[in-house]
Amino acid sequence: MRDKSQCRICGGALHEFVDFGRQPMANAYLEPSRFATEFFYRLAVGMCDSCTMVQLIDEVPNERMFHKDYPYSSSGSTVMRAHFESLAHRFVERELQGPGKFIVEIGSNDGIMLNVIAKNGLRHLGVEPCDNLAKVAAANGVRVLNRYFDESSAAEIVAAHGRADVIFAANTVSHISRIDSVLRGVDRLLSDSGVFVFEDPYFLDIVDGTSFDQIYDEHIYFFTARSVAAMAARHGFELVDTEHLPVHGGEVRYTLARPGARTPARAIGEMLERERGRHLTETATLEAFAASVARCREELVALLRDLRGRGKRIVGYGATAKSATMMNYCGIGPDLVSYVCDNTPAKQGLYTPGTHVPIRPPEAFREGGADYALLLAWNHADEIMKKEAEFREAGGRWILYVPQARVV
Ligand code: DWN
Ligand code: SAH
Ligand code: ZN
Repeated sequence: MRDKSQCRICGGALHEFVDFGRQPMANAYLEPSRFATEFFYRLAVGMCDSCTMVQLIDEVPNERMFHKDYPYSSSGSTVMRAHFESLAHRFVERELQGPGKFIVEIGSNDGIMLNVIAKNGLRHLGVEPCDNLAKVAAANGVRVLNRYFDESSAAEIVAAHGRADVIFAANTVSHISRIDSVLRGVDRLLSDSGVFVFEDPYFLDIVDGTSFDQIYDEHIYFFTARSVAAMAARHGFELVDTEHLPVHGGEVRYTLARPGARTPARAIGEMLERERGRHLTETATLEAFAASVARCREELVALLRDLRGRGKRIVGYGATAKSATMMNYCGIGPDLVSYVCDNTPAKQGLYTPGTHVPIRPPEAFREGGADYALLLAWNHADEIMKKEAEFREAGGRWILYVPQARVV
């Protein structure tokens, strides 16, 4: 059993700064017959006093979250498809020229990135533990190993395919508690001149945007350039590039390489400087974040209650993992939000975790009847508002809740 007061990476002391109490698993959409036996855990976050890594205090086992029926499919967003397509082209042009080059993606999901690589006829392998997603990717011509990535599956990949020139992971490294095993796996699998590239939500953006709903069971780590540089060094890697990304509410793409293999980019120093200037590791900053989170809850609940009091009908848009934290923390159930619409067939017909709001297809929303739509997938605001332009034309209004509750 791990000691909850200790950093998973360096063993330093964790300083807890925000607590959301009892929470259900964010992607555990359920049927009414399972309401009574729903699983809960404690959601709280701390920062390591030594290496500064921000991380959950308690955790849900990886196997309990990522299984044969994992409902999140990455290809539900056109913007995300374009995002991964452009990255795949960049890999093809910059890293995968020449005979026999090989790319491995950890957490390849439905193949959103690797299908572009596969279409280019390049050697690739996705590592994806969820059977349902591995099957979708395979049906699209992507080669997938239906396993959890760790030191032992990495060794098997090397034995079967040789070492990789690129190892990529999006929204996955932050999801794996045994990050030490991931980095030892990368050490085995990566060629001498290869790169390990991963992108995940950026802690600075979470603090600045009060986007507290990025905190849920699957997001175990919240990276900064500083904490990633320290983690890389512990495992014999060097942080050689950082790139701030606009997707999913603000992420950073980190590139790690073996020491001396690549020249570190100037962007790293700039990002470290920005983090220092924002006093991200100071207790006062973390306490101010926790206070903003509490204020956000008060204002959102007051807004929704006021609208309901005036007889307005509110629905949710996007059954996101993020909104599980927001809705449970704010106590938003079917009395405030009639239903949540979502384009994922695997979520439709089920109920939101903990708060038990029914999930319906977007067609239900387009039939009308909603006065206000609470945008739970706020990270896809442009895409969704454009798609649902008729809602506003018919007099409907959107509600956003980070950094603060407001009608737009
Ligand atoms: O890190 C993670 C990210 C990448 O994906 C995972 N741990 C879990 C998941 O988090 P999320 O559920 O918060 O991700 P999204 O991308 O914000 O989810 C959007 C949801 O909204 C999906 O269920 C699809 C749905 N959607 C929709 O109904 N209509 C999305 C778009 C763009 C739409 O037009
Ligand atoms: N890369 C996609 C999916 C993110 S969701 C995107 O950015 O949209 C997180 C993914 O990580 C899921 O597909 C999940 O099954 C996968 N995952 C979780 N633990 C993993 C592990 N130990 N090894 C490989 N993949 C893992
Ligand atoms: Zn630490």
